[in-house]
Amino acid sequence: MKKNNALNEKLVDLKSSLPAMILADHFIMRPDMAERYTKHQKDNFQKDVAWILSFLSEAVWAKQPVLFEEFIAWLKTFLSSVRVPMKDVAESIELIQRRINEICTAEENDIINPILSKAIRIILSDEQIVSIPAMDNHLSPLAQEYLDNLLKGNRNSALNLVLDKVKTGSHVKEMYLEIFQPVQYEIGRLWQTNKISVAQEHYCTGATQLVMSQLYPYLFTGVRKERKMVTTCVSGELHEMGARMVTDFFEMQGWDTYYLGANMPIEGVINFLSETKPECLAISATMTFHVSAVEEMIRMIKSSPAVSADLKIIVGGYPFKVAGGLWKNIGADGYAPSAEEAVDLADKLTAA
Ligand code: B12
Repeated sequence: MKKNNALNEKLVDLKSSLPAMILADHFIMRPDMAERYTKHQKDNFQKDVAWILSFLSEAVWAKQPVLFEEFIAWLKTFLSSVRVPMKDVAESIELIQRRINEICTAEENDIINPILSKAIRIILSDEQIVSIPAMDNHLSPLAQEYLDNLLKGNRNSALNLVLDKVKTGSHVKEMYLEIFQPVQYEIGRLWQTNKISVAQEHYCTGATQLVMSQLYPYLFTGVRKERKMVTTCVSGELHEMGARMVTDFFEMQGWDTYYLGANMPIEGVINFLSETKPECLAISATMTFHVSAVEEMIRMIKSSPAVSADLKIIVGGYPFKVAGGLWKNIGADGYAPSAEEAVDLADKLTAA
């Protein structure tokens, strides 16, 4: 795929200068706000502009406007829940568009303008456009009880709920699919809609990681496949539970697994691959602005003489769910939307 690299670089560079310009423009339009805004509000405003640019530059780079549309739908829910008027958000995007139009070439603006105009339409639309993370997660009664315990700070009760189930015959996979994953998504939705704090989100995630580690002895069932796989996240990516869940499903299906977790530098991954010689590498990304880092990681691995040419690289996570076909464009050998399907995919790709 030929990517919009030059325009992407321009937008990335703008992250250092544009936020202050937009804040100044905003104050010219609304002098009352210039007086009312605290330093904290000014900083946040500029961070939001930089964030918008991060998502925009990645969507432009990947030629996947849908990535930006999904982000805007997410932003609309997020800001509405803290009562930011949508008119103000649309105005800020208009200011961004105006400044970008001054800086970019006509050809570049032909790419950017439809994306930003659509974003403004989404923001101002009365229609409820729901981003994937804000969708209702129908929790089973057990998952709801688990979540209620966590939200009350009863980590041990949550742990015992799961351990009792596993000891009385429930499969670990059920716990992952029916409790951990939907509860994590629900925690995200509650945070996004301002119903729980960031501290509660951290507490619940930490507790679930603890519960998952208690299930470790139950993972090693099934016949071994004599095949190895490695899982990693790219540099900067802190969401590691999806990668961990994928790894554990491989382990349960008889693969030997190596879980490297969040925030891995490319050289570290290449060295590890050359030592362990796995048949499959799984790369997980949650934040859209890490997709180009996934592409870079794949490109560097595939061009490294230290890594076997037979290695199959699969990708997954939120942006790949949003943009169908994105996985192919960044050079991966496959994509799967879930841990279960990831194992099936790797089995197929690595079948002799
Ligand atoms: C926990 C959490 C965090 C934790 C992560 C801690 C940890 N140790 O992992 C912390 C606090 C660090 C965090 C930080 C942030 N987060 Co956060 N986070 C979450 C939360 C609530 C849960 C993530 C999770 O555990 N999911 C459960 C796993 C099992 O699901 P999964 O990742 O989708 O994985 C499955 C599939 O996607 C697939 N899969 C995943 N990887 C792979 C790989 C391969 C190869 C394959 C085949 C398949 C596959 O299989 C998995 C299992 O079925 C999500 C909510 C959500 N909807 O995911 C928000 C969420 C992802 N976070 C969000 C945000 C905004 C952030 C921050 C930007 C917040 C901030 N202002 O700082 C930062 C960014 C950090 C960064 N640079 O990466 C938003 C993202 C919104 C968006 N538009 O992009 C979300 C969606 C919350 C929300 N509803 O608004 N977060």
